[in-house]
Formats: sequence, C-alpha cells, structure tokens
Amino acid sequence: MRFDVLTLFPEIFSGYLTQSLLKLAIDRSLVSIHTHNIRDWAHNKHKSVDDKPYGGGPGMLMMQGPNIEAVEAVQKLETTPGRVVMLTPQGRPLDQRLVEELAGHSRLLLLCGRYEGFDQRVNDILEPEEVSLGDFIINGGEVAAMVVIDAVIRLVPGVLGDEDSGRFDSFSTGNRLLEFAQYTRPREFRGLDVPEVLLSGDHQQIARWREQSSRERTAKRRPDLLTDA
Ligand code: JEE
Repeated sequence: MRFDVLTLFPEIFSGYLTQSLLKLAIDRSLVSIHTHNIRDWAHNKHKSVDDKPYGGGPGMLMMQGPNIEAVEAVQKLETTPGRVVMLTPQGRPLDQRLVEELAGHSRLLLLCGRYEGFDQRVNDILEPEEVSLGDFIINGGEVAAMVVIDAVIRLVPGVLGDEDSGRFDSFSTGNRLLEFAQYTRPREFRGLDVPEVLLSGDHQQIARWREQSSRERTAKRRPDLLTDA
C-alpha cells in the first residue's frame, strides 16, 4: 500500500517513519510512504501558501492553487491516482469502520493543512474524503495523518508480525466491544491478584471470563458501543 503525504512540514514525519514496526513494513515493501512539501507548488517568489479569509476573521487559510496543483501532480506520479483524504475538524470522525474502508484502497493521498484550514474550493475540486480525529482542535493535519497511517497499516497483510492479529482488534468487524482486562506476571502485585480463572488452563472458562469482562467494561465506559451494534 502506498501513502503520499502532502504537508508544509514533511520533517514532522521523519521520526515516525523510522519507527520499528513501520520501518520493517517499508523494508519489506508492504508499505511505502512519500512526503511532499506543498510549498514546492507555491506560485510567487515569496513561496506563499496562505492568505487572508474573505469576509474577515482571525488567522489565515491554505490557498487553493498550490494545494490543488500539489495533489494533482502527486497523483500523476503513479498510474493509479489514489483516494484523496483531507484531515479536517469538519471531517467524518475516524473509527475502525472508516479505517477498514481506507485500507481497501491501494493508494491514499493525505492532504495536511495548517493555519485555520483550507479555501473551500480545495474541497469542491478535489472532493476528498474528509476525516477528523474527533471533536477537539489540533494545530494541523500532520498528527491526524500519522494516526490514519498508523491505524490503516495494521490492516495491511503481513505488517503485524503475527499475521492477522489486527483482525481481532477491539473495534474491528464483528468485535465492537472494548478489550477485556489483561494481566502479566507476577501473579500478585501490591496485594492485587490475577483472576484465578486465567491461571486455570481451562480455555473455555477463560473465553467466557474474557467475554464477560468485555461486556462489563463496555456497558460501564462506552454504552454507546452496545446500542450501535
Ligand atoms: C487540519 C489546520 C488547525 C483549524 C478554526 C477552530 C474555528 C485551527 N480532529 C481534528 N481537530 N483538528 C484537526 C485539524 C486542525 C487543523 C487542520 C485538521 C488544519 N488546523 C485549525 C481550524 C481552526 N476553527 C474551531 O472553531 C472554529 C483553527 C483535526 C483533524 N483531522
């Protein structure tokens, strides 16, 4: 799967790209990630990519020209243009269903904004899939793009060492409950014991306990997940 990231700050991605799981996937050619600086498509000698909003108001907007031309040029680097994803606070909130949809594309272009967002004509012309991380404001699309990449690559076959553990994730298709409580050694820590059933070796009982743990947690913390199912 190929990702192209369009951003004014490609450096933000370098530490993430050299992270072990992703690096291994890139080395094994399962995933490729290409960053592009939108400023390379600026029109004037000042390399402007932002301008004041018509109608007034605080802050600046990403200009339509450099952004649209950057996306169109990057699409032409490959035979398949790819699906354009724009990170924006107005987008569809990211959840595992959307992650699964995005993972169904062989190529994604992630358009990252800064300032107070984009001139509306970027949306009107590119018709991107608009994606949001949720109802809070962050300073730009880059961190959101990394979140999208990080969630999507878990679903690329072979990226997780253990072939398909991503398919059993909490929130994946057919499992939209919260994860059950988990424990590792030692059996007792500061007076807190590991539940006896997990030490029993009885796999049927363990499965039942985990199912129960998932339901209890979900009912208590995220009842919305039970009604959506
Ligand atoms: C992309 C710029 C910052 C946008 C103005 C704020 C006025 C700052 N879940 C998510 N939250 N935020 C983003 C996101 C933020 C971005 C960009 C994504 C590009 N910014 C920014 C707008 C404003 N508005 C709300 O009140 C009205 C200020 C995001 C995602 N994905």
